[in-house]
Amino acid sequence: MNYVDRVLGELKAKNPCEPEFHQAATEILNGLRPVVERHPEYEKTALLERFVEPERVVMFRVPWVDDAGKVHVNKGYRVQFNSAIGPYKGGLRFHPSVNLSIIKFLGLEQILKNSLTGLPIGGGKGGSDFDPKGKSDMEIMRFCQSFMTELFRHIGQDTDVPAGDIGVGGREIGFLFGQYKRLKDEHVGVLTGRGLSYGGSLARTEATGYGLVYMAEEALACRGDGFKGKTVVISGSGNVAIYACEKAQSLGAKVVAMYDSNGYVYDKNGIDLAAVKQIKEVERGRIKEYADRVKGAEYHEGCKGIWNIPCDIALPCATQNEIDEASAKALVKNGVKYVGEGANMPTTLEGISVFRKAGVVFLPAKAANAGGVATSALEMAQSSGRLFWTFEEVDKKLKNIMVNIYRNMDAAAEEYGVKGDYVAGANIAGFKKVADAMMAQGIV
Ligand code: NDP
Ligand code: 2IT
Repeated sequence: MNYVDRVLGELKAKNPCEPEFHQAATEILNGLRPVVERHPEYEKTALLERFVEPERVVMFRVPWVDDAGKVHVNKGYRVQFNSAIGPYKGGLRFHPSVNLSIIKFLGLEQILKNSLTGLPIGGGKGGSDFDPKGKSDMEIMRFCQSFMTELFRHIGQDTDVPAGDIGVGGREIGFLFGQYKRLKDEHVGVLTGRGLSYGGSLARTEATGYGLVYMAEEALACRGDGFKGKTVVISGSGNVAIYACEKAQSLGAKVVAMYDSNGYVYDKNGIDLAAVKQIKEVERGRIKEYADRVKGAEYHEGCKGIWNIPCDIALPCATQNEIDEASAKALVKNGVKYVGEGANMPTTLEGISVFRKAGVVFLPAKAANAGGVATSALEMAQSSGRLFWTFEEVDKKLKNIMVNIYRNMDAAAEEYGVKGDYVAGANIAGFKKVADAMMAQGIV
């Protein structure tokens, strides 16, 4: 049996009941086949076996008290996956679906994503099955304080630097940072996505969505095309979706639909982003309210229907496996030309295969959404230097990084005989640096 198949088989046997982890590993290792064939030393040093096994997994209890005095217990996780090229780096997700499989898939993806940024950051991910929806600010604060009361002993500015992800934004990072500082008596860059008044970076809030559109803009430009006049569908209405919409609109695209986990809005006139921001960022409400406020907009219960809306460009920006085979087929049938993944692993393996066969330009998550973590690394650099860059400086660096990632994955795909296959190209380009660093550091 060849090396990749053996490692995948062992991974599934050793980690049963972790379907998302299996899915991410399958996508990555399949993409790495041509690299592994050229490097027999990888098998001799069990490089892939080491690569798919986290360096450390921390799981802990998070007890907290709600406003009515009732005690709750949630699960807390931090997977410190790979530190070959830098301190562990990756977000924290608070969502009721969170389990070890989801955190491990996110952590594995993060290793290669972080490598692609070209900046010195390793891969990690964490979170909790806590559901922030409907909780008061004080409940969120008590939960974050309890979470950090365990996590603080495992992280540090040169060890592991968490940030946000689903359910963790500026408010949560503030509470987490406050508790870390109180426990360690250190005002350091141990978390990114911090507020601007206590060490955060300008443009971090916008970075993932803007970065996604910068990469798509480059992919379009390389084909003599642009965003102007294009119809775009964006799933989600959180941090990534909102800023992807903002940048796409600023380039002249018409964004016609967005969603949250209850349903989607279709606005044939183009989404009124100020209304979305008001509902989502200010009021923490539901996207349904958009249709009550904006004339001509329709609300539809359920999420799947969004992919039946004809568009030129689809930007899934909510969660894993939102585009399955049937949704991919519907998009292709309606003429989609570009898909850029703002979320992590939003397309199933079957969905990717539909896009590949149809010749859709497919920008995979670990490349397309790397702008967030790249700007987190820029925040770390500013913290270490005890200085701040302007919005324009950070934004310019972000754009450069996204264009470079696009070029590197494009070149890697071509070099390894899979031209235009950016799933393979991103995996290969990200893996090479991690593999070199792991080989240089011995069997660790
Ligand atoms: P937010 O919490 O700000 O927003 C998440 C959005 O996705 C909300 O609209 C939410 O709807 C929706 N959503 C979440 N879970 C589901 C679900 N199971 N079904 C349908 N809709 C769902 O998160 P972000 O915008 O930060 O993250 C979105 C995606 O982008 C995630 O995959 C994340 O891993 C990825 N990402 C985020 C980065 C960042 O910097 N924040 C960087 C790189 C990737 P509702 O409010 O109803 O839950
Ligand atoms: O998936 C991701 O890259 C993130 N949630 C951002 C991680 C970070 O450390 O900024």
